[in-house]
Amino acid sequence: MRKRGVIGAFLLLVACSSNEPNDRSNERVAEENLAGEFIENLDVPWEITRSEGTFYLTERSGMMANVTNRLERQSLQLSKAIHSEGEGGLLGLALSEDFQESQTAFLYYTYLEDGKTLNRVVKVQLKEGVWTETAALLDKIPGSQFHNGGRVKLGPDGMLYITTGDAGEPELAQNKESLAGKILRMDVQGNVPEDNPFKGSYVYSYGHRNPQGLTWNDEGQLFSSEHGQSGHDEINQIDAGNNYGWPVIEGDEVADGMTQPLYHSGTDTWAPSGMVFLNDQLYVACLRGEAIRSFQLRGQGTTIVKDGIGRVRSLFLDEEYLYAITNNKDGRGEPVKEDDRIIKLIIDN
Ligand SMILES: [Ca+2]
Repeated sequence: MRKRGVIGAFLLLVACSSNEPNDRSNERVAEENLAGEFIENLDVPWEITRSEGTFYLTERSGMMANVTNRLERQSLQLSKAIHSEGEGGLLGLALSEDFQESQTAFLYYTYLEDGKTLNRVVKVQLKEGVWTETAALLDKIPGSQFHNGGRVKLGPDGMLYITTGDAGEPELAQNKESLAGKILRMDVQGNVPEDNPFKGSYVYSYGHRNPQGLTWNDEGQLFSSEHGQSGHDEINQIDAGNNYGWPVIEGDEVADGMTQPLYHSGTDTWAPSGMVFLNDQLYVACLRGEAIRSFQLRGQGTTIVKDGIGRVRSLFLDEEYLYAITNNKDGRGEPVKEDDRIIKLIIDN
């Protein structure tokens, strides 16, 4: 477990420079905490993770990338062609706990079947520079041009957690029989765990619109980020079996049996995606918000810890640095010639 004095650099600078409220006070932080542009010329990377000294990334168009000292690309042999349109494509990636030995990982990608856009979770193995699908763990997750969810992470309990979007049909989020608009939980063979909240179902939580971030604190509590409608983006504390309200409630609205977010953006838009936890804060990659935002878990408060790099899709944290991947080439940004990039940020001093 990480116990560091960390982000001291961020907070000190925020405190020193803040005559003005909120976001503008962080301009100096944005200058000071940049450790370097680590890697350039990625193509809409969606997830970043690492094993030993090598970073592994997905690119939405359907390539795997890895970075040890420089960027290399690796191909995929999958049983379905990746359908990269709108927000879909090659999305989530989680490495197996025994990745060093097994060279296996879990992917989430969009595909077409009978003219329908769908998503699936598969297991892949890396061999001689090619990632080959060895098992389909779950398929026919409803998809669409928009709202495909797509995050896959291994929890501290060794289970796979997967975010799915409402696929543009909001009512599916309230339907526990549908895999859309959910956070799903399965074992690494793709089975429904005995202790899932609804017997025989992958559904771990429901009532989500388009959740794209997952992380756990040191006590094993799960959190998620979610894209709302016309603002109303959310940061949620996820508990087994809970209903997070979409499309019945949003923002500060309440309804019996529905859980409100820890934070929501009101009429502002963060478009929050990948997230990590450190020292009682969640750090969240924001796309349209074009920033990395922190959210206090003890007390209330959100602040921008890094901006000026455009759209941010996901984050990876190690003992010294926070790594962010940009998504400025996804058709909604304004790419500079170095995009997309891995940006390396100082989080310790
Ligand atoms: Ca909600």
